Amino acid sequence: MTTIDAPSAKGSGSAATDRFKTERLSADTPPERAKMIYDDVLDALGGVIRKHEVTYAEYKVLKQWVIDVGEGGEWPLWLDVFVEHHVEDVNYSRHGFHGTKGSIEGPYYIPNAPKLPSVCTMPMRDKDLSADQLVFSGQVTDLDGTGIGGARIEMWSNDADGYYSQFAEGMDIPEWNLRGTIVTDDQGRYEITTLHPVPYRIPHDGPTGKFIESYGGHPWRPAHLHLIVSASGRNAITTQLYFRGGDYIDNDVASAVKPELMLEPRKGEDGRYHQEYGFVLDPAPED
Ligand code: MBD
Ligand code: FE
Repeated sequence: MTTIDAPSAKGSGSAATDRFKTERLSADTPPERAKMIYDDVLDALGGVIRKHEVTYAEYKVLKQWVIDVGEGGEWPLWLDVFVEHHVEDVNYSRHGFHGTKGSIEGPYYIPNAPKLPSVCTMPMRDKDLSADQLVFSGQVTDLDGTGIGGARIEMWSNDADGYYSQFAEGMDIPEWNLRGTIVTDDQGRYEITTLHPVPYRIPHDGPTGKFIESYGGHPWRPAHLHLIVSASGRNAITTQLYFRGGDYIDNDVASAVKPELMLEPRKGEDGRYHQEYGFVLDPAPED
């Protein structure tokens, strides 16, 4: 029997690329702003090349690597791991939000996961149920603490083997495994039982893995839950939750950990971990 200890970059990368391509977003960036951004990007890049006296061999390796990332469908993976955290941070700050802090979306979100009631268990297989379980409960509120009934908590996480459903070709994972849209009760409350996540290696057998290897880095992310919490008239917050003291909390390959997003669950007499955590939603911003 062959065992695969982590998702293949080719399978999950190209699935992320195919999904992303369905979005076809536009940003309405005026030419003056585009010009300023391009000038700064190229100046910064030129500065790095001059500072480090980048060689022709290095330049050609870069060229080949850029080609490989595209052909492997790994741009969503590489960009979300190494660049998205800056975009997330600057946009949270720009709005002057006060509610729950955001974090990056990453490449493996799928919208419209099946709805689940406010008290629920995430879709899991037997192998996931035999891992540690986390009972995650709390309330979605406004800034003043008022509960928001009918709020939506979209949650997704990797399974006990480190795979995300719909991004693990040939692994035979049910379509909506560990994905769901939980709808809060009248008071905004929820109690979600899920797999207690464990540290996770991003797909690293393709060009993104090569990139990490080239500087002697590691491909690990700390254990995390992905969430998008939304309600009408409120700012939808995309975030992640982590576990205090866990491995890779201080050196996440994706630089997406924040101190406000830390859980510290206690093991109950039922053998499951328990954690209360509330989400506070800002009013929807104007832009
Ligand atoms: C992940 O699971 C993830 O959360 C990010 C940000 C990048 C790659 C895989
Ligand atoms: Fe993730």
